[in-house]
Amino acid sequence: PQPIYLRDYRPPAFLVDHTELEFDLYEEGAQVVSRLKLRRNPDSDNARASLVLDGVELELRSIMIDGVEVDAERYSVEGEHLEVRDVPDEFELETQVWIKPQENTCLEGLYKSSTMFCTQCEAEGFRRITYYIDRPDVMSLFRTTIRADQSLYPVLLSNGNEVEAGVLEDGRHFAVWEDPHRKPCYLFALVAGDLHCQKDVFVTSSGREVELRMYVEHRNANKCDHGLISLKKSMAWDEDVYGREYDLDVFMIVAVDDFNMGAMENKGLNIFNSSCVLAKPETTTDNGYQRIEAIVAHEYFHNWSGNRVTCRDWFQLSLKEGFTVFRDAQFSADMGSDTVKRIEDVTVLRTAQFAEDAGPMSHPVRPASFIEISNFYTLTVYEKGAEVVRMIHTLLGAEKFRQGSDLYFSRFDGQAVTTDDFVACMEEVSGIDLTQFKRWYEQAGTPVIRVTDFYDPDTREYRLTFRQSCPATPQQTEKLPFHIPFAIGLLDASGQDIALPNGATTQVLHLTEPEQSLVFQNIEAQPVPSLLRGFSAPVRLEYNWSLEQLKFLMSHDSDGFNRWDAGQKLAIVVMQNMISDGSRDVPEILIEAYRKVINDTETDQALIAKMLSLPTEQYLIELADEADVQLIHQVREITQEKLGGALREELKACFQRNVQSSEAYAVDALSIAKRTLRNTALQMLLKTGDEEALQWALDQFQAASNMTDQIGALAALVHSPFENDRAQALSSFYDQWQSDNQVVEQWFSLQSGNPKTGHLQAIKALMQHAAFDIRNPNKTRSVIGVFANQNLTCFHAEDGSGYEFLADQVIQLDALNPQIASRLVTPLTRWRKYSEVRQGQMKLALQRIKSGGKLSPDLFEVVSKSLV
Ligand code: B3K
Ligand code: ZN
Repeated sequence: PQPIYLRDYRPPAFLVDHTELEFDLYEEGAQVVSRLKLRRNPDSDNARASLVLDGVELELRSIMIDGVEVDAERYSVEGEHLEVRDVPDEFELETQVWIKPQENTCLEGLYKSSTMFCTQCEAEGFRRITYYIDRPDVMSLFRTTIRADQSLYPVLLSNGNEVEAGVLEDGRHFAVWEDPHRKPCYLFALVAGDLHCQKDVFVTSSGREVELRMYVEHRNANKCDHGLISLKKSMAWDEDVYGREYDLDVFMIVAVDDFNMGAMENKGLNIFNSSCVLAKPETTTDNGYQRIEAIVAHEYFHNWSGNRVTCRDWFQLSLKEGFTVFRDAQFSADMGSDTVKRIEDVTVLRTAQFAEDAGPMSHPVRPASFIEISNFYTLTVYEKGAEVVRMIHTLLGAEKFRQGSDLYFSRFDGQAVTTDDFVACMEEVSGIDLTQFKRWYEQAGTPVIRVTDFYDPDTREYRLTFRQSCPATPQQTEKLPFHIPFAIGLLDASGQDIALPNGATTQVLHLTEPEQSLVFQNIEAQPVPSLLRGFSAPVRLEYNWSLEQLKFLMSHDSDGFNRWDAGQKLAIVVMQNMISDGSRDVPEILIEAYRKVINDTETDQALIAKMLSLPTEQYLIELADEADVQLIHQVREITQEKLGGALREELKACFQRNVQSSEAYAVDALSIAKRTLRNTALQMLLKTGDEEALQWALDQFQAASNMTDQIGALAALVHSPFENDRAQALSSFYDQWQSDNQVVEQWFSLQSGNPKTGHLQAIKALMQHAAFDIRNPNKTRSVIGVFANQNLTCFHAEDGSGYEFLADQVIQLDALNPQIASRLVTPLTRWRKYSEVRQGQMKLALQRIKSGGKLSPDLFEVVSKSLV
């Protein structure tokens, strides 16, 4: 497979003004008739081009132009293209193809999930449904007819409004849907099934009534409330904060069990992975509730940032994804604690996105080339892309940013545009030159900022010096300096913020040079700097903190994010020291800092719960030059146990303080914080082998009225030394929940993510379990994915067995579902982080995948780039 390049972009030779589709769905396959009103694109640079359509695994049964069969010499099908020569400037093309949704295991195009038909077309799945110009800058009006057996598929859905429906012969029926908005084909969707529908209503700010519908399989009928509530909140929020109203009379959400990603923003007909939308308190954790709210919002927000204004080409993916992730993060911050939301996002960014930026698949937010676009739905495009938009927001301020987004939406409504178009709107409304800033879109890699400081008591001057650099990444050895908004504050000896030259207590510096200094005058005594407040830019920060400074910031920083981060840094320094000097003593300063946190009932309890969690093994690995996984695991475990032991009384008090009566169950911020705190305390206590805590966990496990508390107790048991109780709880949990897929996925993850329950033999046993199905991405992720990404001591087992196992699974999966295979292989691509022996074993596993026969383009791209 060959890469394609952004620099080769050409406007399409033809445009599709209207698309009429007719689906006849049967048990052995489906017939798709398409009638396209085509005309030459006046902006094309080739006025005599043949018509070239994309198509994959289609059986072409007939082709007509303006009602006349096309001669065999005039068209040809080669590879993934249908070429029709000597076509008029304007015409109607009708094709008829036969496809096999039942045999579609890659879950792209039209496929069957459980008993229903559904689609996934982004990025290039529509070509698996019919011959089409499958690119986002070709936008068309769609009219879709669906015919199917009425008893098996009583519900027939597509985008837009239903304009006709009726009964046919032989027990079949039909529905016709029309979408009044032009859209690229990646936003097309179809669903046919026997589904329960829960309805609701939203009245828009201009007074229009929108019917909201959530379609689920009947067994999930009682899991719709939260999705619909989240949807209504999102619709109201987008009106309030961005002035964006919904634009159709009906908005539908469908839940399907087999889905490659979280969800998809198809126009008016969002399709969701069941695990990202179905919820009820007994089966869904607080995290689950929050995740669902965020994903429902994300897909809904795409209606403007993605659908009304879409991408010119797939290199611009972050135009819609980065912006929409930024929007959903703002929304989640508004719905709960903004500091906690920021902590969660930065944790993902620093742990996983920084690792991606430093790995073989490293690419800019706007990639310059790709082999398979599915591989570029990445943390870089999504999360770093959102950070880039966030920095624009910081540079402009909320008001100008809103003017910029208004301009963007009105100027480009109905068009397919680029990240440059987006930035140009922001420049235009603010008068700020973002030329240098745009390097964030073009240069890959995580910038490093080294900060040094100097206080001169004689002149009472305090000088901060910043040096920025960015490591080389594939195809980009030299980097130019970034424009970095760097937020700082200074604390005096009492922990108060010092007033800064801008009159405020936080100031955003514009770092644009390789090296820059800033001098503060009239500073009474050596201050403690609070650097990169709110994580104002996605950079690695280096500064030589003392443990005392960190402890000080932990209790005094007025920036909540930096309070948390100081605690993380303190724990990191402590653990890194233990790793390098071999000592196993946890210094008193860490214990005292944690004691203070546990006893703090004043601060936002959600933040306190975050501050109590030690940095993950993954993050410690990310920070290491050469990571010794077993040692990192050992040191982190010991630190946890010692903290648990030293703070036993405080943890017990914290647990008891946060016990809630079962009837008080609610999913609001304070209740969630209390549950998190109590379960965190329980887990820390149980790790130390505390018998009283064991009883608490067993009681809580039995009596829990909600999944957060039940699985909180179970997780504490799973991570504890109490082997029998652990095994018993795991098996009774399965007995209780075996009929619920979403819970079974959590049950799988809990076991595969932990070395006590997820050694390789146990993983293989889980894969033999009746509930496991390698064709179902959620199950595959919760067993194999969680093993390789979270159960690090087992995955990196000394004999290389974890690597071999993963390679086997990836090879097997590639034949079924390339997207999932190519995602699952990621941990092997990170070989540069580990010892030479491990590197050898990991590369060997990659070699074996590469040489194992015909690879999908997805897997080929990742594996071959990882072996360079
Ligand atoms: N836009 C979809 C992702 C589609 C992935 C295709 N391989 C989900 C989202 O970001 O909202
Ligand atoms: Zn998205």
